[in-house]
Amino acid sequence: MMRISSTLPIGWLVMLFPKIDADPADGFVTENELTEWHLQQAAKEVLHRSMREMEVHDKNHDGFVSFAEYEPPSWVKNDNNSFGYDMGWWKEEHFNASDANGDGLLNITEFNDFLHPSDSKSPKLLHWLCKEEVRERDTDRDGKVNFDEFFHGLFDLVRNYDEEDHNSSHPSHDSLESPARHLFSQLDKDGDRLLSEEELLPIIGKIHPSERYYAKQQADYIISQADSDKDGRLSLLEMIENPYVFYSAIFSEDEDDDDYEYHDEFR
Ligand SMILES: *[C@@H]1O[C@H](CO)[C@@H](O)[C@H](O)[C@H]1NC(C)=O
Ligand SMILES: *[C@@H]1O[C@H](CO)[C@@H](O)[C@H](O)[C@H]1NC(C)=O
Ligand SMILES: *[C@@H]1O[C@H](CO)[C@@H](O)[C@H](O)[C@H]1NC(C)=O
Ligand SMILES: *[C@@H]1O[C@H](CO)[C@@H](O)[C@H](O)[C@H]1NC(C)=O
Ligand SMILES: [Ca+2]
Ligand SMILES: [Ca+2]
Repeated sequence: MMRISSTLPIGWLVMLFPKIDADPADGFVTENELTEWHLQQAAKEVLHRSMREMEVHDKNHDGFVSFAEYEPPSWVKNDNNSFGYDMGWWKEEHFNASDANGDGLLNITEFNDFLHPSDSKSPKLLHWLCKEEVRERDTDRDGKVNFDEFFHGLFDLVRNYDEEDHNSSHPSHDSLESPARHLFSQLDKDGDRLLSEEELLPIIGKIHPSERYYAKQQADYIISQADSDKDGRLSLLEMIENPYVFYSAIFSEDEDDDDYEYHDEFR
């Protein structure tokens, strides 16, 4: 076992444990509790970054970012064929989709959504993501996604999300086509053999895995490493016995950024 543990104050874990063991507070930390805790920490960190980013763009310091203030980089403006422009990231449409109350300005909540659309719950923004997805996949330019466009591009993203432990690592084309057709027909609610923007909504979160996906992966990892008695959850003792698992999981993310993230949690 690694000896990093001796440098970690046990008191830190003792204080941390009840913060994670919240739903319910039963003396055990579950995958779900770890995921939720990680999401809270990540959301704080992301919002903090957005606040700093906002200071850069909010030129008149009114606490809002207007579309004019959010100047796209010049390489995007001067080149219509550039990746960034095609992506729509700097388009007014993306800005408008982030502007929940439609006042033409983004407050910090809206600006944070603007920067992290796939973690947003805003229906307007999720719809925008679907629209961009159709635009990107729609090679025959009919405004919708047909089966070929779905199969050669989208399906892989969606499939890998759910079936991490699928059996063969290189399944044949044929063995994938039938599950792809199945999913396609499930999504094609109006049965026109094309997927519209609305019909992509149920899978948009899988196309753009949000923070929850990574949080859950990390929770699974922590439990797999520290669950000594294999009951699928962690006791405080298991945490204390495996402190390096938490240390690396919790402090792996940009230590260089600044001291904000997790440290003030434990003062
Ligand atoms: C980019 O395209 C828009 C409309 O599609 C056009 O109005 C604009 O002039 C173009 N800009 C450049 C630099 O080509
Ligand atoms: C964005 O919204 C503004 C009004 O706030 C409107 O004038 C503009 O045309 C919209 N742009 C797009 C691309 O929808
Ligand atoms: C920003 O505006 C949205 C939409 O009006 C609102 O729901 C949200 O609470 C606002 N955020 C802040 C921090 O004021
Ligand atoms: C994978 O599939 C093959 C046959 O398709 C089977 O023999 C094997 O046991 C499977 N492996 C796992 C881990 O399920
Ligand atoms: Ca607004
Ligand atoms: Ca359809």
